[in-house]
Amino acid sequence: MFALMEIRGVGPMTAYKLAQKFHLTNEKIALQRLQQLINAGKLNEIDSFKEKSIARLTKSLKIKNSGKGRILLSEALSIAEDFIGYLKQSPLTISVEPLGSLRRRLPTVGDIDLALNTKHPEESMVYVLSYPLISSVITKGDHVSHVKLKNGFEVDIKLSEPQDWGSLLQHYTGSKMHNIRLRTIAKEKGLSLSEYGIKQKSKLKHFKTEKDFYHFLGMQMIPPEIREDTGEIELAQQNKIPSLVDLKDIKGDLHIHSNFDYPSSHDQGTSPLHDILDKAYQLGYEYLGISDHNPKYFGLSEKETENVLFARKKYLEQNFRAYEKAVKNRGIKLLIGLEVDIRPDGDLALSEKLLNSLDYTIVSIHSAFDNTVEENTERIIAALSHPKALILGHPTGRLINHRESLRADWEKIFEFSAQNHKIIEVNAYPDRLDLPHDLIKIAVSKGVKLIVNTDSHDVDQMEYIKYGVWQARKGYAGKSDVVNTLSWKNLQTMLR
Ligand code: DGT
Ligand code: CA
Ligand code: CA
Ligand code: ZN
Repeated sequence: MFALMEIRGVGPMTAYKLAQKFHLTNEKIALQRLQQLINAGKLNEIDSFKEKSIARLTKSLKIKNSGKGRILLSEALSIAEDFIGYLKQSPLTISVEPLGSLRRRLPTVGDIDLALNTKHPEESMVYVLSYPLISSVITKGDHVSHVKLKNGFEVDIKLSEPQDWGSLLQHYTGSKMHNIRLRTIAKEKGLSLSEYGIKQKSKLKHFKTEKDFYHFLGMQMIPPEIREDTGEIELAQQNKIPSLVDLKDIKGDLHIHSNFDYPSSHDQGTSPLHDILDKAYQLGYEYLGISDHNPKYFGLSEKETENVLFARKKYLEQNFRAYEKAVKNRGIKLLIGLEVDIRPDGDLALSEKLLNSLDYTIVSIHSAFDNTVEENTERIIAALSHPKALILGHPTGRLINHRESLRADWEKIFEFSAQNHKIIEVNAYPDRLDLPHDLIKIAVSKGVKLIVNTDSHDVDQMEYIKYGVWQARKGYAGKSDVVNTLSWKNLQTMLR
């Protein structure tokens, strides 16, 4: 059942029926067996399975399988950080860095690559291979080893001595396409590149830093996040790599769900405001926005909805005052917003009057993802046209390895947003990372303002902000493209 429940839309009941009916008792091959059963047209042998639900299940399984073997950046990072922590304990270790997709902050990672800088590679490799979480050593060399961890995940470890550290980082950070382009340019200058350095007329030049490596090729240092061969090399040659937004630029988070208890349209948060404010303080924020979901659209009268929002406002304000008093005025500013559903027809799931009672509004799609490009484009623009709609939340609705991005004419939406001062969210939640970075790049080129938010439903998730910043960087966003780098004063001006 648990293996089956990994498929989006499959709950305990469906999983139970499938497992029971088709004797799916082996967790390791359950998904594979299910695919065979679908192929053989057997699923309709369960009475309650109608054509439509089988089609939905088929699609979800396909998406699940297409991401096979790749795990979320956040999962890869937590595995890598444990290993890195171990490596740093050795006195032989000078420094450790992630490589490959992990260092480029791709939303998903195939295998983990790590680099270790040491003056004594052979002794260091003995230490590396003694990491307690290794289950087996796949290949082993003086400078390179490939291991499998007990959690089934594979890690490549490359060792280098300090004089070649820059060359190694450059070579194994990739991407493959970036390196191919770089090699072509080097070749034209009579140079050849490798993990050991740059060769000119059979003389090898060594590089302690990546910066020196890129400079030797006549270009600026390129931030790892944008090494995807999407024009970064040409920019670097012209000294035009933009200064990318940085985690320390972020001054607040405007997409956080609180634990206020009410009949909500979607899942509520779990943390009290007190804890959320404490975390905001730890993160060095100037301001914070609470954006719970709108109250249920069906089953509540306008008056009842108003009462819910009034009670929420009172709850948040009271808790805020009590907190400020208890901590002797830290002075964090609180905004009371709401995340409001975009209805299938583009209307917002809250009346005009109640929208006007909020400090700001995030509008998001949470239903009907399968519409046409035209329908979705119209729907989103209609929603953003509302004067109180400020931010488009998790724009494409994708859930990595579970749900594809909804299709829309994004250029049109970005042009509308730029003209009408609407803000596009870069949702930092690790399985969303939405807007995806290729679309961020287009949005930035059209002058759209972005906001990096976490969509936290629990206080610990506020730390996910870095994943959003990394995606913004992958999309070439600078500080001035991201509105939550603004000071409180300038943010207020913008909200007005
Ligand atoms: P992944 O693991 O699928 O998420 O993607 P990457 O980019 O981490 O790819 P990976 O692990 O195969 O290789 C790490 C980087 O090393 C890759 O981006 C390009 C670079 N590289 C340069 N030369 C070679 C080579 O000869 N073999 C491999 N495997 N990688 C190379
Ligand atoms: Ca890799
Ligand atoms: Ca690798
Ligand atoms: Zn949402």
